[in-house]
Amino acid sequence: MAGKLIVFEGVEGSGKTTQLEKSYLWLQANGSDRKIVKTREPGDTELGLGLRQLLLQVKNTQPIYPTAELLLYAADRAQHVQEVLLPSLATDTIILCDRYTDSTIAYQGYGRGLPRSMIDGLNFFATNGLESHLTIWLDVAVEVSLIRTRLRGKCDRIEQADLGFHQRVQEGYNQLAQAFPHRIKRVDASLDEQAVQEQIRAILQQHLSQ
Ligand code: T5A
Repeated sequence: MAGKLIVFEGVEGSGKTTQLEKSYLWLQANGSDRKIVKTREPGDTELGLGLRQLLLQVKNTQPIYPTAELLLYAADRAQHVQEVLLPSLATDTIILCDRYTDSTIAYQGYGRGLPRSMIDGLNFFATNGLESHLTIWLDVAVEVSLIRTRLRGKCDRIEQADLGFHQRVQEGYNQLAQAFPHRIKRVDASLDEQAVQEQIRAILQQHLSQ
């Protein structure tokens, strides 16, 4: 497999989408002759878009149970891996992906309290064992990041969860970064957008030159 799977992770409003876009433009402008694609979970495939709407809409009259939520994210991922990630990796493409398997560990594992062994098994099943080559973790306190999302306006179903949930998710990322230091690189995402981007460029440069 010749391509690279580079994932952006972090709590709500940590700046993943903003930084992924800046990184995409920077890589395109800075001489990489490899194809670069942007993608996201959930919702980059036709099936995934429908699942994303079901997962994030606030108008559900009944709660979505944590196990059902976990399986819907896994279904999105299984489709995404087969339809988008594996074909792109086979053609030497650099993939910039907004969220991947660590989101499930952080949100459904630490956030919802589902067993880690079940999540790891499901992640493996959905991805056929495909791991990110590099994960950039945008680390910012949830008290700061949630203000950013609320300033933006309407909040989705998961953004509306209580502060304790988001703090457990943040702790999940913290634990993951400590457990997988070679794969997960932390950036200080409390700084302004340009300062965050500078840190990410340094990480990308080092990783892609290896
Ligand atoms: N989920 C996902 C699971 O529970 N399990 C899973 O397995 C997966 C894959 C996805 C939801 O699904 C959950 C997690 C999520 O809740 P989403 O809309 O994709 O939903 O949610 P997010 O990924 O959280 O997207 P957000 O847009 O909310 O956050 P981002 O992308 O981190 O932040 P961004 O870049 O959009 O920025 C948010 C705001 O902050 C400003 C931006 O201008 C914007 O207004 N901003 C900054 N402000 C100050 N300083 C900075 N450095 C800033 N950077 C950005």
